[in-house]
Amino acid sequence: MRVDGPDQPVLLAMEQGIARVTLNRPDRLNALTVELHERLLEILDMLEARRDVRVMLLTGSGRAFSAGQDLGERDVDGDAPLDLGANIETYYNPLVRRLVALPFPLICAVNGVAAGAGANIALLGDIVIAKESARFIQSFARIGLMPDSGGTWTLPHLVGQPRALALAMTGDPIDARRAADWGMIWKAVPDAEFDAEVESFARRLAAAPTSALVAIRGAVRSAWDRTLDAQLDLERDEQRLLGRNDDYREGVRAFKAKRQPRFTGR
Ligand code: T3D
Repeated sequence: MRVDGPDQPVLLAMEQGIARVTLNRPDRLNALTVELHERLLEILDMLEARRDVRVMLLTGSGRAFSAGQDLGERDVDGDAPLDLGANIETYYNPLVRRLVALPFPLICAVNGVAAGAGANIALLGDIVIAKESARFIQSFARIGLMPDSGGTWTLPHLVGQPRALALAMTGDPIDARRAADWGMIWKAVPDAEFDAEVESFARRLAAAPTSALVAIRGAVRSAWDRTLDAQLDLERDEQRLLGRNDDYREGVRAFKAKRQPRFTGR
C-alpha cells in the first residue's frame, strides 16, 4: 500500500508489516531540508500510531542515502546571524531521539553516499546494510563544523576513539566494506545483490518477535553507559515483560512442536 505521492521529500510505503521510508530529493543527494525533516517526523508519528508496523526500512532515492544538511538553506553571505544550534535542537536531535527509540526495529539500507548528518543518521539503524559502492563521510570538518546527529557518541562506540577522531577530523570517506570490517555497520553487499538482501532482511525482521527485538536494542544500547550489575537488573526486568507476551508462548510452542514460529509482534 502506497500512502503518499511521488513529489514528497520523503516517501512512505507499507507492505506486510514493512514500512519503507525513502528520503526523496535525489537531485540534491537527499540533503535534509526543513520540509524533509517535518515530513519525516510526520511519518514517524504515523508509523508509531499504527499497530501493524514490524520493521522500518530507511533508504534514499537515486545514488545517495543522504548528503546531510542541505547547504542551500544556509545563507552564509547575509547579515542575519546563523544559529545552527537552533536547527539541531528543533530537527536533528528530536529525529535522532525518535529513531533510536522506535517501537520496531530500524534497518538503514545505505544505497549510496552518506555524508554529514546523513552518515550519522544511517549509523543509527539497528541493522545497517550498505551497497559496496556506498561511502560514509564525516564531512562536517570540511565546512568548519563538527559531527552532529549523535556522531560524536555513535562513532567512538562503534569504531573506537582513534578511528572516530581520524574520520571526523579528516572528513575522508570510508567505503562500505571497510566500514563493515571496522564494525561500523553490519554488512556491505555487492551492488547487484543489495536490493534482494535488504528485502530478505526486512521480511525476516517483519516476521520476528518485535517486542523482543526492541528490548534487545534498548538493552544493548544502554550497556554502553552502564555496569554489568545494572545490565543484569535490566535483563531480569525486560525478560519478565517478554515472558508475558504471546510471542514467547508461540516461540516455545513452536519449538516443542518442531515447527516454525508464527510471531505476531505482541
Ligand atoms: O546547518 C545545520 O543545521 C547544522 C547541521 C549540519 C548537519 C550536516 O549534515 S553538515 C554537513 C552537510 N553536508 C555536507 O557538507 C556534504 C556536502 N556534499 C558533498 O560533500 C558531496 O556532494 C558528496 C561527497 C556527498 C557527494 O559528492 P559527489 O561528487 O558524488 O556529488 P556532488 O556533485 O557533490 O553532488 C551532486 C549534487 O548534489 C550537486 O548539485 P549540482 O551541482 O548537481 O547542482 C551538489 O551541490 C548537491 N549536493 C550535495 N550535497 C549537498 C548538495 N546540495 C545541498 N546540500 C548538500 N549537503
